[in-house]
Amino acid sequence: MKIVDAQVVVTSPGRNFVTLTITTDAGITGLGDATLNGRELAVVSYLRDHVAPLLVGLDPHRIEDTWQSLYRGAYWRRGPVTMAAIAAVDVALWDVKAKAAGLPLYQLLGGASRERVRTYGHANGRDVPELLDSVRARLAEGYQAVRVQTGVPGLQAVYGVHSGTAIAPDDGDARQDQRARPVVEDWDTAAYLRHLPTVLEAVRNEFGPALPLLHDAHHRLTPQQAARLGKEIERYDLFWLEDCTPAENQQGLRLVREHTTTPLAIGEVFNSFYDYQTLVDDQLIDYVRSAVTHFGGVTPLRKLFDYAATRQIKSAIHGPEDVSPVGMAAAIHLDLAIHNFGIQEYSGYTDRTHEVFRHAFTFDDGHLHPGDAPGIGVELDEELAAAHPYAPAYLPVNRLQDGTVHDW
Ligand code: CS2
Ligand code: MG
Repeated sequence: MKIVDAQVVVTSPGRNFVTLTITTDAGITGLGDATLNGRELAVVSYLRDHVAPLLVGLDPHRIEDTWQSLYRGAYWRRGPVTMAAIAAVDVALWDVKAKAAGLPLYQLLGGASRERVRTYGHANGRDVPELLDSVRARLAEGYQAVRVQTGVPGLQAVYGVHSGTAIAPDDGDARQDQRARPVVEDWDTAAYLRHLPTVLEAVRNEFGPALPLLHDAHHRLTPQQAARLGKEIERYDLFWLEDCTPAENQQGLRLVREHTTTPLAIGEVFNSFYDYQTLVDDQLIDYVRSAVTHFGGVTPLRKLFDYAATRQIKSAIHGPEDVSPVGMAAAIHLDLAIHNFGIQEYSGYTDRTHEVFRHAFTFDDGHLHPGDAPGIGVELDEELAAAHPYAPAYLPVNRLQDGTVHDW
């Protein structure tokens, strides 16, 4: 078999997605997700200008060799743009291989290690009553684990509550405004640290001790602040505290770890094993969070999970709405196959997104299953995709109350 064409499709059925389609001379096509929220077109150019021409003529079965030649052959390694581009190629090639075998991808990854994939959903509220309603809504949808985020008294906009990022099609002027520049949000760490324990107390009082609860601190704390917070909220028995510090300082997690038994999850912005090396080697975290889409694909993420397993660290693949259903499908196949699966983030998609990306994966009773269609089980409706053109949108920027830029 030979690759005869590689094309990049950008579509925005609610938010921007970048998809690589690989066509072979056997008539089999493969899809890969290359969506990098807020920097989408950089990956489009990387793929169109520098990768697609190299793919034509290659044997699509040679996934490892193609991965290594894109990674090592570029000379310039790692980074989110490069790794999202390589991920798209990797997933598209796995899709082709599994279709050629007539099997769902998870069968090529060792087969199912479980019947279904447990997910967690997002509950958000401007205040505690609104959050409790949101938790009830997630439970009514079937979720059996919930991430809880609220506004902080005195702050206008907080991560998870006002996203400021989604493009709402048909919202006219608001959509135009978002093209100009990122929304600015405000932040006050001391107010947050005072508020969060009261939120968890209210949620536990309402929903009892058994519901798995998660919380995302979105890289906003220093190691000392995170250590203090982790210790203080131990009594609420979180499933995890996510991204408590900007973890490119891997050593910082040692301080957090030494002071708390609250489980720690990190890594959605990481794109290489080397970002995790100290965290995994020294068992400073409990869950690795990378998305298939941002980590170079199924091939390297499988290697990370297998390595993490030797330290009893589990998977928790990043699954926000800004990973396309193609990246999500690849994740679900991996989740089903690996032994050290922890949990899968899933927040669903707009109806339009489900129409553009028709998929075999199902969500039922808080659990995902990849389905048994050959390949990753996603088909892209290119005509419909073209009806939803790219619309510039950025993640918010965070500023302290004196105007200093802070981590978002
Ligand atoms: C998040 C994301 O899902 C998560 O845990 O932290 O929503 C993140 O903010 C976005 O993926 C950024 O693009
Ligand atoms: Mg997160």
